Amino acid sequence: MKIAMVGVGAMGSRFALELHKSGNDLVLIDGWDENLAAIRQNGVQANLNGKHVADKMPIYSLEEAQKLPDYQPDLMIAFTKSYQLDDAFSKVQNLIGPHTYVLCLLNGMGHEEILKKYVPAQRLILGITMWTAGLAGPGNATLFGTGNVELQNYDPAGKEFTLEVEKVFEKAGLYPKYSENARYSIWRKACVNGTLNTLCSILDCNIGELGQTKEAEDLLKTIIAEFAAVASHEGIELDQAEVYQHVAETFNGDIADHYPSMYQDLIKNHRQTEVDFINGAVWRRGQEYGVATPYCALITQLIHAKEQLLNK
Ligand code: NAD
Ligand code: AOT
Repeated sequence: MKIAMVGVGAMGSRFALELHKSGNDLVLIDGWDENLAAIRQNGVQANLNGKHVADKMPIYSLEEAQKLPDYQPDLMIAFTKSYQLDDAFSKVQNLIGPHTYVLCLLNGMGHEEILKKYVPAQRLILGITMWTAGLAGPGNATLFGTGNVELQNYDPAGKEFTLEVEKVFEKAGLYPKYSENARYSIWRKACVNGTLNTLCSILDCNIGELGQTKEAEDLLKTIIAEFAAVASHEGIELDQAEVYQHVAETFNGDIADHYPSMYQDLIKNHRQTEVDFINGAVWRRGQEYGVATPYCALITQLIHAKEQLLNK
């Protein structure tokens, strides 16, 4: 399959390495100059479960990609940060041909509204991933553990191609599963990020340490209840007890000593976070529906305040 990876940070690197190794034709597109330079020189490098790997693939800046003659991939995979998605796709939209599909596995909510500006709903695929990844530096990913992918066509017309993507991901060892309700999965995953990512960033701790605090259970349950109240207004009935279990099981699992990606962005690298697409989205939508979400409001404001303190 002809695949363009739009955003080749931690997750884009993981998926590009696996998809290229399993025989697909990959083109990488990224907006970070140091990353472009490093990947051009050394290929995508990674520590993959303790083993050094490197793989060369063509890579272009967003501006260069705009001018690629006659290149129209079968699939574009979005792996930017949420707040970079609109800008990136506004620049690469001319690569979206009449048969190009766009897959979005970003954390958070509302990405379909951005992508629908650039690709028809019939060729949009949404989902989530439980794979994790980090960046040791430009062009150098840290890839441990295992994961999976859930994906579903946004519109019934896209089902056949989505099943083809599932096969390609299967062959790449990405453990995909066709989802009958990707919107539910996106809300469920947002509960993971709306609790672990934000609380670990505010408390300056890893997932296991958060789980050891007496407050963790009540914090998780209260935040999940706010997500559920807002989701309900969008026709999604979250099973709060199951979602709580899903989040809390990370406290003693393989990723207990993992610092969530928001922690890496904010505390380690002083970068902007995706909070506006997670707790911020719940707060905003809650205001529209008349649902009070005081914990999501406070968390969003604390994260934004910390962004300002660290970026000054
Ligand atoms: P990332 O920050 O590593 O990469 C995203 C983009 O930001 C890339 O274009 C990258 O080149 C650029 N970038 C990275 N570091 C930069 C820096 N210091 N300065 C300027 N630009 C920089 O993001 P990611 O972790 O790959 O996440 C992509 C999406 O996948 C997000 O929505 C994230 O929430 C989601 N996600 C991440 C993980 C994870 O474990 N990392 C797991 C599941 C989902
Ligand atoms: C995560 N982490 O999604 C993934 O760090 O952004 C992230 C992220 C799978 C299960 C638990 C946490």
